[in-house]
Formats: sequence, structure tokens, C-alpha cells
Amino acid sequence: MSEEYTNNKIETKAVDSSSGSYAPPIEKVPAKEAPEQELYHAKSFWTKWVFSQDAKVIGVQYGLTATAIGLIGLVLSWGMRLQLGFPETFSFLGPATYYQSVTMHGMIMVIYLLTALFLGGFGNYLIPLMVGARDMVFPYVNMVSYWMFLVAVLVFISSFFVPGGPTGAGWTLYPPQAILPGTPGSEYGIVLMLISLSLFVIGFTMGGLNYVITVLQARTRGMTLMRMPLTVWGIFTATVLALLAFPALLVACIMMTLDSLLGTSFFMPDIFTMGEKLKTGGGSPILFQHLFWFFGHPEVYIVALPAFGIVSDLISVHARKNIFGCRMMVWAIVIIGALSFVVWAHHMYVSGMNPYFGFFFATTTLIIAVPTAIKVYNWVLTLWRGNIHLTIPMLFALGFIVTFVNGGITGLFLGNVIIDIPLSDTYFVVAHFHMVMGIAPLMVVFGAIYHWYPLITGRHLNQTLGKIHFWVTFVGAYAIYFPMHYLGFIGVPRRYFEMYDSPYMTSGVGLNQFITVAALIVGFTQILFLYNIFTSWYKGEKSERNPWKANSLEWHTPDYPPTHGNFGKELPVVYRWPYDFSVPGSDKEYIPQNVPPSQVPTAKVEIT
Ligand code: HEM
Ligand SMILES: [Cu+2]
Repeated sequence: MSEEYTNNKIETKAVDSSSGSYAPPIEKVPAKEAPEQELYHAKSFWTKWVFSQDAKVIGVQYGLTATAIGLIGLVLSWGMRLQLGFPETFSFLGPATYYQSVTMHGMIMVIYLLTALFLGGFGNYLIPLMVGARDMVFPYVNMVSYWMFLVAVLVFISSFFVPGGPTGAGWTLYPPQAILPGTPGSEYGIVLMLISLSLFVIGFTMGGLNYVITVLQARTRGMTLMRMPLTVWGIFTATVLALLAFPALLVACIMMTLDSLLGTSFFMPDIFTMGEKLKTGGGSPILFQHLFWFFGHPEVYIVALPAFGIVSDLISVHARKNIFGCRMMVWAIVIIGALSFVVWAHHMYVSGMNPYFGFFFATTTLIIAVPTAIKVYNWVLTLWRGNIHLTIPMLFALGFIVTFVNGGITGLFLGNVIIDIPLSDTYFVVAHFHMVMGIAPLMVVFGAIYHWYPLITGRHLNQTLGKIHFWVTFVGAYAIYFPMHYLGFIGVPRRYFEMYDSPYMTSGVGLNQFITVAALIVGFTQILFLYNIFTSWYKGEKSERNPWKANSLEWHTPDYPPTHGNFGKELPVVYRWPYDFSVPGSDKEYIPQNVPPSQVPTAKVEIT
């Protein structure tokens, strides 16, 4: 075996030394584990499925709750689209309801669906399994994290039922208008929104500390940081970002709650209305914008980085090839994460900021394009000459690359001050962010669900329904969002209830109807997908163990699907990265992470 290939000597007791000329291991290395570790085994139905401390169950709870609230977000978007496409036809949606729908839809999709799903859902399910741990390090705190999230969701929903209804301040909640009369929900709705967000942040922090510490402290023997699957890298980095960014949102929420309930003026300037001065004064609305976007921009990457990680793994497994430039992929994730903290004011180009300030933020924003482009090249180079299986997860992964590149390119437009200023608050922006942080991450969510569903349930999702789901969603997303770029160019403003009869917008009428029809079709296809999820749980085709022939540890547990404690009697020992596919010199098509070198003596495996 030559120098550049691995000669990792750690072997477990279970080594099969009968294969070939391999000498038995010199020393026996015990699995890295305290024998009496308390696992909080569930004793009843309630502690097993409801108040569970098993990260896998918590992950599924997060996933189901996020999906349920996401469905509300979807239905709200139908209401808006019906109004925009056929303004005189549907009288149930007045201007106030439209504003409220925009706000609740935006907040649901960004926070309660995508953030909760990627970190709370996939994070909980996958981190312990993928790093070779029995569970999260603080299972009880992890359980409380989910229940906090649920309370946050319930408070959020309760605002639909209070006098004045939910807030209509826009998902950015800018003061002073958010808490002044005239904005829908300015009395109760906004306060419930702020409380719900605060609870979300507190709950997330409990979960987030778990994810970070589990990755740093509970990896199994041999699982070096660079051998962690990119999925874990993505979720881990996103969690660090969230732990640093959410506090800004939390303080902004607390301060605005005080402004609203106690009459403080953190964000409230001197305001005159109808010739009368309100009791506010001295506060800064722009301060709120800084706090909001200091959270808000990293939030984009809190959603994007897990998607980057997961899609890398999907591409590698379903193209049977190692990730091109794995180390570079890790560093790109970390660098993008770090840079995402110095670009926030690109959301504030029209706030009247000093032009030099804008220049600084445009520069940092465009620099992010470099590591991001590297990632895209590496995905493409991973596919290059791969043995591409057009499975449903692969289709969604390809769909992600296309939509992400599309949204990234319009991001380059908007990152430049002089181009952003005329496009600001138009449908071009709506098209951009839906592509880059709506559709692209959702493509990964869907791909990931088709990929890991067999692991969770032991059954496959219906593949025919899956193909329909992919094609309608992918083509439909373009039907919805591509024309919106054009609407932006002709000046259609965002957050407008009706375009009225302005002559220069008449060319948008037909397009708006087309978009609405497409949105309804895409929406109903998601219902079909949910139907697939629920029926396949009992009736789906049974999946054999490790159906995609993946290498990462979650597929190599003694029980399939994995049970509480994940790895049975002994934790696995890891010898390699998870990307040993089609390894030269090996007769095996893939080599799981826990296969010792003695079992693949001829494989030319890189040192990782
Ligand atoms: C088929 C799916 C979707 C449709 C049809 C849809 C439709 C819409 C519509 C009509 C608006 C209002 C635009 C306006 O009047 O300014 C909107 C706003 C928004 N959407 Fe979506 N959306 C979808 C999915 C998503 C997803 C997955 C996300 C996740 C990031 C998302 C995030 C937002 C945000 C942040 C806003 C802005 C809210 C605001 O301006 O305060 N949407 N969407
Ligand atoms: Cu941003």
C-alpha cells in the first residue's frame, strides 16, 4: 500500500481477518463510549412518541409541525394569487387581508417552515446518526426545544383569531408602521407575532446548542471533522449562524414589544399625524432595519447551507461518485457562513444610507459569489462522468442546481446598488428571492425526503407520484416565477393588492392570470405529495436496507429503521469519508464509512 493511500490502523474486535493476507490488528481499540451512558429509554407510549427525548422522534415531530404550518402558508399564497390574477372576481380578499396574507405567508415560509424543517427536522434526525452518536448530547433540552417551537407556532396561529387579526406589516415588520393604527393587526396581531418569534428563538437556541455540541463532542471514533458528511457540515454551520443571528431578532422583537405595549420609543421617531404629535419620539426606525437584517441575511444562509450540504450528498450517492473538491466544499460552506454577517445592509440600499456604505455592502455581497460559484462548479464536476441514476432525489438535486443558479444570477443584479434601486420593491425582487430561497431549498427538502423516507419508515414513497411531483413542481416553479422578473422590469410593485388600471401595466394582466393558474397547479401537486407521504407510511413498497447503497453511517445501523440509541451494543468505528464510490482497485462498488481497510485490502482509498 503506497504512502498516499490510507493505512488507518484502528480496527474493532469485529474485524474479519480471514479475507486475504491482512494481518490482524495490533491493538484492540474499544468503542469510544462510557458504558453506563444514560439513554432515557422510553417507558410508555407517551414518553416514546409524544414527550420523546429521542432525536429521531423529535426530528419527525419538527418536520410534521413545520409541514402543517407550511400548508397554511401555501393556502395563503393561493388567496394572494387569486386576487392578483383575477382582481374583480374574488371579493373575500380585501386590501387588509392581502397585507396580512403577505406577512403571514412570508414569515411562515422562512421561519416556521424552512428553518424549522432543515435544522429542527433534518438536523435532529440526521446529526446523531451521521456522526455516529447515540443521540443528541442533551436529550431533555432537545425535547423542550420542540415543545417551545410548538408553542411558538400556536401563538402565531392564535393571531388569526384576535380582534384586528394577524399583523399586516410585511414579513420585515418595519416600525413605525407595524405598530401604528392603519396597519392591520397593529394592536394584538403584531404583539403575538413578536412573542411567537421570541419563543421560536428561545426554542431554537435549545436545539441549536445541542446540534453544535453533538457535532463537536459526540462524534464516534475515527469520525474526524473532515470525514463528516457535507450534510452535517451544512446543518452545523447553519446552526452556528443561527445562534449568532437570532439574538439580533430577539432583541428587536423585545424592543418593539415594549414600544407597542409600554409606549417606549426604541424604534419610534417623532411622528405627526393629522397635525397632531404622537407621544413617540427620539427612536430610530433604521436601527430596527439594521437589527432585522443582521438576522435576516444570515437567515437566507441558515436555509441555504443545509440545502448545500444535503444536495452534495444526494448528488454523490445518486451519481456514484465522490464529491469533487470535498475539502473545498467544506471551506466554501464555512466562508459563505462567515461572509453572510457582513452583507446585511444590501437590503437597505433605499433607506437613504451613505453611498460609501452602499459601496461597501455591494462589494462584500459580490464577494460571496466566489465561494458560491465554487460550490456550483464542484456539483457539476461531481456529476461529470458520474454514473448518474435519475432517481427522484437526483431529479430534485438537479432542479436545485438550476433554480439556485437562476436565483443567484438575479442576486448579482440586486447586489449592485445602481441596479437595485430601480428594481427595489418590484416583482423582480419577489422573483429573485422565491427562486433562491423558496424554490431552490424546497427542491432539496423534497429530494431529501425521497432519499431518507425509507430510512425513517422502512418503506419507499410511490415513485410514479414522485415523478409527477418533481416535474410539475419544477416546470411549474418556472411558470410562476420566470414571468415575475418581467413584471418587475415593467415596474409592478411588490406587496400591492391590486394593479388598478394604470395603462403601462395592462401588459401584465394576462401574465398575472397565467401565474395564478400555475401557482394553483403547483400547490395542488404538493397536496399530492403529502398524500404520498401519509399513505406510503403504511402501504408503500417495503425498502430493503440501504436502498441507495450509501456509505454514511445512518444507513448502517443494526436495526433498520434505526431504533433508540441508534447503534445497538457498540458504536461504529469510522475509517474513511462517506464518498468512497467506485473506488479504483476495489471489487466493491461502494465502501461504507465503517468498513476497515482489512476488508478492502486492494482499494486505493485516499487518506481523509
Ligand atoms: C408555490 C409557492 C409560493 C407561491 C405561489 C408564493 C406566492 C407569494 C406571493 C403572491 C407573495 C406576495 C407578493 C407581493 O404581493 O409582494 C409572496 C411573498 C413572499 N413569499 Fe411566497 N410564495 C410561495 C412560496 C414561498 C416560499 C417557499 C417561501 C420561502 C422562502 C416564500 C417566501 C415569501 C416571502 C418572504 C414573501 C414576502 C413577504 C413580504 O413581502 O412581506 N414563498 N409569495
Ligand atoms: Cu441578503
